[in-house]
Amino acid sequence: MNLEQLNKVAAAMTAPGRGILAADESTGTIGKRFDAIGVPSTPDNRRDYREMLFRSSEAMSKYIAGVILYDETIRQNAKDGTPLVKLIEKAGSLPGIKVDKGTKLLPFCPGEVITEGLDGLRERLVEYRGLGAKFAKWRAVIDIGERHVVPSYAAVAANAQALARYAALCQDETIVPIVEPEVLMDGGHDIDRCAEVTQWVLKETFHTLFLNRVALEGMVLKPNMVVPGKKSAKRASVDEVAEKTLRVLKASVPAAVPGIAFLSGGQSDEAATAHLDAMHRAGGLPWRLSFSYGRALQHAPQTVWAGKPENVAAAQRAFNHRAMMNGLATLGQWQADLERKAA
Ligand code: 5MM
Repeated sequence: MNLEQLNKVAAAMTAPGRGILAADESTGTIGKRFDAIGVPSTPDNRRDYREMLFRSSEAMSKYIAGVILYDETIRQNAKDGTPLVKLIEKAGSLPGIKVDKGTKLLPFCPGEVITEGLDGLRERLVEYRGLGAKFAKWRAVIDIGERHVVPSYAAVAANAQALARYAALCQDETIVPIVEPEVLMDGGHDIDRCAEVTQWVLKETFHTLFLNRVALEGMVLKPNMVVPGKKSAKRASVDEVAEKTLRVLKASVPAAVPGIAFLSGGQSDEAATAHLDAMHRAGGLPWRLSFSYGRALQHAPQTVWAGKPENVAAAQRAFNHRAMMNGLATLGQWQADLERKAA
């Protein structure tokens, strides 16, 4: 393991003012996103869409430190034949790759899932490194249901084990692992229940990373924020989300971790930005705190693009804007009226 190199890449991925674009939707997920805008999900349309994002020069050069790609995308060329990976590198950003193979139902744990993809992972990492990947991502999914039932210890422990084995393999191949234990926002639970489950999942994850000898200095954590479930009637203010998220992270994430990059998890674009900004305004953070958003960065440009070449410039402006808003949030310099001005 080359820890110095891993640490350098992890620090670059979460450099102040910048964050990560999660563009690693699997074919099924991008298909759903394209259905919503009435675009057929063909390899060429997926290429055109992602090429449009990677050629958004302001966003990519100023605010996007890294891009998480899907297996199809890391092998695709732009329309003019340039590998998409080269477009990302030319903009000064780092290419990364999703290496999990999605979730399967966990036996005897109704409704709970385990992320698969460890078999043959070392060989795939070697290939992806050859294709330009500097970091990888693995997402574990934890649901919140009835207390003492969901999540089960079996689901939390099995997913932590998979995350730790993935992270160790990545580091052994000098690829920075993004460790993503996502506690879902679905459901009617309140913010305190989200805090309780998120803390449990993070503690189990870091304990298992330790047992598997993963070097914390050479990884990036991608957690959910602590928010109420989507169906909860008890909403939380921006300050409450920031305060409870920071409390949970400080209690569970060692300061040796160089960077934390949140997922957006179904929050609105503006809420994902405002929450990150409020955490920076609170100050006293032991790690860099940034974003690794999928939906909260892509929803706006996707809607404007709608599959039409004549919309590319406007969609790129929408992407540049969201990237800038989140870049400002990593510095505690975002303001709501910047959103209104752009509208
Ligand atoms: C980009 O979305 C990824 C989805 O992958 P699947 O197709 O395998 O479900 C996802 O892992 C994403 O990276 C994170 O959930 C963050 O995205 P959001 O939209 O929550 O910010």
